[in-house]
Amino acid sequence: MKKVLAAIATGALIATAFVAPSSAATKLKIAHIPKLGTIGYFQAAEVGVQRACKELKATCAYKGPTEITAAAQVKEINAAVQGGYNVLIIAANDKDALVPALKAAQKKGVTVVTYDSDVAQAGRSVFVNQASSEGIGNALADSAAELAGGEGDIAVLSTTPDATNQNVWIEFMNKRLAAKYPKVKVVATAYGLDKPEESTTETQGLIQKNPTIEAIVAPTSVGIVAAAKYVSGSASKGKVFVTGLGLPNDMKTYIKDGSGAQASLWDVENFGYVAVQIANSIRNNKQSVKVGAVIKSAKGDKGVKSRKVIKGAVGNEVLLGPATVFTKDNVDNYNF
Ligand code: RAM
Repeated sequence: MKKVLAAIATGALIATAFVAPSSAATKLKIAHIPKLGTIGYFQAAEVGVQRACKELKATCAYKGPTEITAAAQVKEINAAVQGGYNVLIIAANDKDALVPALKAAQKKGVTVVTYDSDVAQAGRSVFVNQASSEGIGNALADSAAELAGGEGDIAVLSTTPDATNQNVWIEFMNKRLAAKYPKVKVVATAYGLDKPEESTTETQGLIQKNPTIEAIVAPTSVGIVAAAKYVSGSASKGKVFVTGLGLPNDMKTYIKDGSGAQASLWDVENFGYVAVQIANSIRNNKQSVKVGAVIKSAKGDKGVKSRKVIKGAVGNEVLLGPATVFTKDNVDNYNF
């Protein structure tokens, strides 16, 4: 898993100089629309959004929907446009359902950048992907296969059935499992809606209904901690292993307590920062986002110095940078 994650994204990262802000910059009024307001992961991204906003002297607001649905996001999109926001930074709950509202926003001159979870290309300028989708899917497969001992039944605990990012990752994971671990079978998929209680109930259901499972793959920061916590406090500890994507602060207990949990993630704070800076480059520096273009990083970027626009699973995208695999030995070095 480590090797795969280390390889994620490196192909598209290039070292060049930092970009200088344009003098004729328009004042940015930025609405950050996450999948659901209460998710800690998006609140961590919001810290980076605010850091970029401060640098750019922009007005920024966190417009977190109270439901994890496309409809709730459409309401936020329309309200933001009405409220005079000229940039939307959005992590989508659905690939297609937001596109009409986003197209209408773009027609009115609003710059739309998706991050974390994409919409179809017509709805946005560019997608800032956390890491290569294929790399994430492969890493999930490798980790699950390792935890299952190379063969056996596993299950998936996802977010919502329509989440663009989870669906792309799961598709790549399944491809990798079929090609590399034909004896590892995904026997069930459940949806915890990125909510702690639902994710706990779904984990319990997965284990009860599928007593043969040896691993649960949770590519969700909320689902993974709910699953790991449930397993750690149940008779399944040491029999069912949890892996996926999670915040180090949430996961350190279960990585270290003998539950055998595995987790990885990217720098979420910098993710929010980069999404805003890219929106600013598009709006104020006439930055091209065509495949092949190179976007120079702003000076507060904690990752790479520039990013190349590549063709992703949905459309043109740039990669934030590599993910980190958290282990017993390194997890205490991270605080998010
Ligand atoms: C949850 C969200 C988000 C995903 C992370 C890993 O917070 O579903 O989209 O990227 O998990």
